[in-house]
Amino acid sequence: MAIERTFSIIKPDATARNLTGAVNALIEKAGLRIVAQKRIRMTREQAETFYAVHKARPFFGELVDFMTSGPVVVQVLEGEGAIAKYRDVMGATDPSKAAEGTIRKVHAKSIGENSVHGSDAPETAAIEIAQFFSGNEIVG
Ligand code: 3AN
Repeated sequence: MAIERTFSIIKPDATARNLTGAVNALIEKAGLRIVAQKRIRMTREQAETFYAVHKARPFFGELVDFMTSGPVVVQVLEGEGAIAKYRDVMGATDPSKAAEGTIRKVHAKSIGENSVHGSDAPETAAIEIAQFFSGNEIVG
């Protein structure tokens, strides 16, 4: 399997509970390398652009409100099959359905406040990484 990069966000519910290190420990334990990372406060415009595919969904407003409610940590993760691997490490969107030991099972509060985001495909990973990082901020 090829070395890939995926985009990750540690969401406001996790930063509020001081869980950045705990989430990073699960990421690194899975063999993924954190090759870029910064803590930011997302603007509404950034969140609306990022979640544009969900614009028609009933939870869109709530999602943008949540993602701008506190600091987030944006990251680029690298490793073999990183996109699928990180989705396994995150667990299901709804934490009550997430597998034991996954980030969302261990830490997420609800389907909305679910602690982490990870890209779902190579195309979206490239777009999401480019929204938040310039090339020289990613050091593999
Ligand atoms: P995932 O993050 O697992 O790829 P998506 O792409 O279906 O899940 O949803 C994007 C984000 O929208 C989720 N991470 C979650 O924060 C939010 N979301 C999804 N479904 C709901 C819902 N039913 N109610 C509130 N927020 C939701």
